[in-house]
Amino acid sequence: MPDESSAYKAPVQRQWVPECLRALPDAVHDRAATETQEDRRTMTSQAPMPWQDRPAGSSAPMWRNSGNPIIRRDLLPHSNSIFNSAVVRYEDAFAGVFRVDDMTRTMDVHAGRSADGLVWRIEERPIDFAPADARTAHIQERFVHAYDPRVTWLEDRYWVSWCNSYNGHGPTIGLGWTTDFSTFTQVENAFLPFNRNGVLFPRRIGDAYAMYSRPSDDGHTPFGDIYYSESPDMIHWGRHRHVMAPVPWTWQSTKVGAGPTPIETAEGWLLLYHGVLTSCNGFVYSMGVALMDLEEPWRVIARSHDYVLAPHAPYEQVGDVPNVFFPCAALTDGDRISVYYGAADTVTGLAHGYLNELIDFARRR
Ligand code: BMA
Repeated sequence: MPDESSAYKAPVQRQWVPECLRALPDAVHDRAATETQEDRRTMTSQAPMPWQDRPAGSSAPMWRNSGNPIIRRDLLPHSNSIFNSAVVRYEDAFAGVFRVDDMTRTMDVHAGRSADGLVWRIEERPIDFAPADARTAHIQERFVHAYDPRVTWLEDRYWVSWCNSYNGHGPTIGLGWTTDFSTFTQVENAFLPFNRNGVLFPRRIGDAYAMYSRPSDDGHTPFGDIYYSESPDMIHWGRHRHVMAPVPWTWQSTKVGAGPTPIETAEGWLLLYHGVLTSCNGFVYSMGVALMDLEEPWRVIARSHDYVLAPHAPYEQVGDVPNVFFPCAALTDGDRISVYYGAADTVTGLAHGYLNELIDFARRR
């Protein structure tokens, strides 16, 4: 009889789950395990999306909400400005992560709730991210500044990506998640400094999580292309691919950066993005639209020749940074789309349109 206790035993093969995903509370884990993604989607908000019809006589590809700016700069007692913010459906209503610059001009991200997507209750205190593991806390400490958040429902939770001034080493892509917009967990930064505009895809591409980002510099960055990266676990990012560059002598000649979470359509991912022109009075930020290949989203199928919306309204032209139209989030309802954008680095606006018209607009010459 062989002595079984001394015989080699192959290690039990377990499916490897990264620390950041394992940290999901048991209740949420159980729910995620028994519900399909579609169940979760249909369980989420049935609240009507904020919407206004196209104004009579307009043929523009998108139009502004007549209540703009929907979030004013001084909504909070200590806020200097509230802009470049992310909104999603949550339960029977809406929730979001908001960029709030306070009166010391510290940039930070705050959670907020709304019944209708128009009137917002934003927390006075910034989000206090709990580190996913002790190493994250030790290595990263709390960021110095956080700004320009995006929020993406991905599999079983809402992921937040933001521009994270990592311990003073310069901007890069911060990542964290929440299931309830009350408690938030931070995982390690996705990339090295300097990088901005990290925007996650709402599903895996092949078997990998995917993100657009825009490598930058430590300042106001007079250049910038969009890149695509993949990760097996939301921690390790690679397979970096170039996506799109600025177009000389146009509204998007200086730099481009992804805006809201890409929207899946039958014809491809619809990507709203910002494009920047350098005028004799500084940068001008406008919004464009592109259609990206569904399975290889680094491939551009079509890209708008003209801007979709540019800073033409007074609250987009006048503010702490003039002439900025900076989209960070979109809600959809069938073919309708409502886009949340930062205006003049000061207030938050809302614009409306139709997906099929935006796809046509991306293809139009
Ligand atoms: C970018 C970012 C944005 C800002 C824009 C215009 O570099 O910092 O937050 O809206 O500049 O100032």
